[in-house]
Amino acid sequence: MRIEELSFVKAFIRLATDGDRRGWHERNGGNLSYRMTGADINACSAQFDTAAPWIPVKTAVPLLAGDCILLTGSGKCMRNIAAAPTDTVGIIELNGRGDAYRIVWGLIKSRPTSELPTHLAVAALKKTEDAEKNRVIYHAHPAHLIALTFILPIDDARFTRELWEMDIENPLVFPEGIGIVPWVIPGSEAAAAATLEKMKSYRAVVWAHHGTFVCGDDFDDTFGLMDVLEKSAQICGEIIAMGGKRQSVTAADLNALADMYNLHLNEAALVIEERRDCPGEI
Ligand code: 2HA
Ligand code: ZN
Repeated sequence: MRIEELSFVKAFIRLATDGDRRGWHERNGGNLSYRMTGADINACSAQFDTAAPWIPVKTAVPLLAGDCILLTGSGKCMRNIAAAPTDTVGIIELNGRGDAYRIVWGLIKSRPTSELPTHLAVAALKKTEDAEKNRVIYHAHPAHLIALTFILPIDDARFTRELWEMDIENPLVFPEGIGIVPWVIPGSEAAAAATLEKMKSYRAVVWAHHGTFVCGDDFDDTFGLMDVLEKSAQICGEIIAMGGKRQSVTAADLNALADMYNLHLNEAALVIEERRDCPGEI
């Protein structure tokens, strides 16, 4: 079977296409990576180009030594992935020290996403948490969430609490909360380092005035994380446009939810004082 016909590649392409349909990928915005399983590698390694040159990575990731990652290419548009997978996505293999990679399939005349430092840093971190899970890392530019970074304080607890109240899926999906990174230069090692720090506590990290990184167990999980975040942000933006909250889900309501569903909710977000008396103020 050709690599682009394998089920994990098809699921990767589907996520990219769905994200594009949601409007999260203007021009070449966003990127996606998937750390392949042993079975995935076995299914396609016979088609790998093992003569490809090794390219050093700036910050070595020894924890990913020997791993293969399917990812989007630099400057590639999500909307073109389904039509031209071998031009827009590819598989990289990390060497035995995790300090260089080679493109073993796809990315014809191209190179990996500009956000490779963040994808590699987060993939290595999440692999240590649970190597069988956390395989998909997705960066998108969802408009409502980005808009909120111009309004809400750049603060994990405040952001988390607002989004929890907006969509009851939110605390169920993100009981640990959401991390917010202040403005960073896209594609930089500094962006990767800041995201790595936040990913130690969260599965979703928002880059202020830019977009969002989420890390999920599989493609459905990952798309769902982005979708829940953006839906919550959309409701939040609409409430702000309507003049602010007049009533909301309370800390007691959230605690009851946590009891019923056995969740450990982020304490800092839970204790934030409710401010419903000041329309427009958050
Ligand atoms: O891939 O979104 O952050 C283009 C970007 C960079
Ligand atoms: Zn981006």
